[in-house]
Amino acid sequence: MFKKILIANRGEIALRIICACKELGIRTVAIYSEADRNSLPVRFADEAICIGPPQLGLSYLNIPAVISAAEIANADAIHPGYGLLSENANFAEVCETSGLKFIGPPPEVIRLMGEKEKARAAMKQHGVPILPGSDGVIASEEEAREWARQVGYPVIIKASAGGGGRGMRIVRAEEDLVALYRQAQQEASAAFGNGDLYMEKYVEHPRHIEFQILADEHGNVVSLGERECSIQRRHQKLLEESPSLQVSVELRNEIGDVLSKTLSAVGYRNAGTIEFLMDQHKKLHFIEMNTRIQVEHPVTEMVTDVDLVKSQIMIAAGSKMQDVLQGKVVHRGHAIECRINAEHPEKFTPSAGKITAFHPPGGTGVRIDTAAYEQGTIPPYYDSLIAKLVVRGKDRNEACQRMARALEMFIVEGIHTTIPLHRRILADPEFLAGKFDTGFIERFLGKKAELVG
Ligand code: MV4
Repeated sequence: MFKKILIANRGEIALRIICACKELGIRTVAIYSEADRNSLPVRFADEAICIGPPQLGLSYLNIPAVISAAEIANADAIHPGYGLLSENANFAEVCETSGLKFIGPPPEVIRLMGEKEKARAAMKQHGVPILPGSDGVIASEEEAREWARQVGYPVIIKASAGGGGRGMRIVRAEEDLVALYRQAQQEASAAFGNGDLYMEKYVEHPRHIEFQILADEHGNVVSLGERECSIQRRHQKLLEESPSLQVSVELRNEIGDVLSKTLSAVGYRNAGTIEFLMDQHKKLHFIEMNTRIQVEHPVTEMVTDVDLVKSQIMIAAGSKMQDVLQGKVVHRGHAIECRINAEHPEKFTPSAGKITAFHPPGGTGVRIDTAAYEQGTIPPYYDSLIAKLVVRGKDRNEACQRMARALEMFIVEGIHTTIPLHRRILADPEFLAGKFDTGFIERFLGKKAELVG
């Protein structure tokens, strides 16, 4: 097992990784920017090293500074958390060449899944259901037209290097194709330095459902079921739950089996998430894979009792799956997570500053992942997530009731947060009935505007 792990992240996920290390008896090294000097990861890690000024490029994204810190501290491994360097194949490569174990998949697999049309081809090859679309990158406007005719309108053009919805265009008729193709190409080039595009059949009013997997370094892959992530705004998730009411035991097993075979075949290792769209007929279609631990991983932990971060560390150290999971994965009850962001609940603009009052709720079935505290400050340089409120109940009904009361008892003062928005979602009949798709938030905020206006 590792003796010392460097945590290349900040905030709640840095603290989450420290929790796992403490339980495994592994020493921890926090790295921090000047803006995070008084943060809880710095306080709870065994060692802490300042790696630079607040700006991300000069601190948490500065690969030489991160590697130097690991070398100075004599760490064995690096956990990247989510965001930041977590899906950077070059960083994973530099770790390995520096004799540091990267806690995640091998660089080649990060690279494969980062090129979305290649990931799509790999999934197709092993029998994972994908949407009709182009085979690989589209070479020209003429080819785009041919693919669209073959697939049938509406189609969606996506950036190969994409993510977060950038470089995406929905095309409903042939006369719009060329203009939208050019827009997507320009946006992708500007955002990712890569204008490669591919095409898929457009799914109207989909649900966003993702599967959590764990793969050890001996070729074993286990599926831990799905998370329903349709409650999003502008490609930012707000609330996630597990299980999805729309996924039957048969579908869960069927997708779990084909993912196990596929990921074993492509040499996947460590934790990963496979994103699907569910169509009107409750069919799942692969869209992309994330090669990191995700923000919403606690939802799966709550219903399976598997510690995913501990599992990541054990797997990276070479443990076999039977030692990681100690038996079959069982799903118990229902879990929901609300992302508490430091932002204006309707305008969604960031809200940095000092937290003057902070009282997180407790009680049966409640978990809070946060690095926020009373009198602490939220710096303006980073992601706005300040806490994750996660609850478990015996069924969805109990989980919803528990979440509603926990939100009622969550006090944060001094900054704006999304707590009031979550309170309203938990009171919405459409949400409570489980009748929603990825268009829920737009409809929900629209309803409010009509009432006020
Ligand atoms: C789609 C789609 C419909 N059809 N692909 C948006 C982000 C990116 N990860 C994939 N996205 C979508 N891909 C096809 N073929 C609709 C979306 C989409 C979406 C997906 C998940 C959650 C929220 C969304 C909001 C708008 C569009």
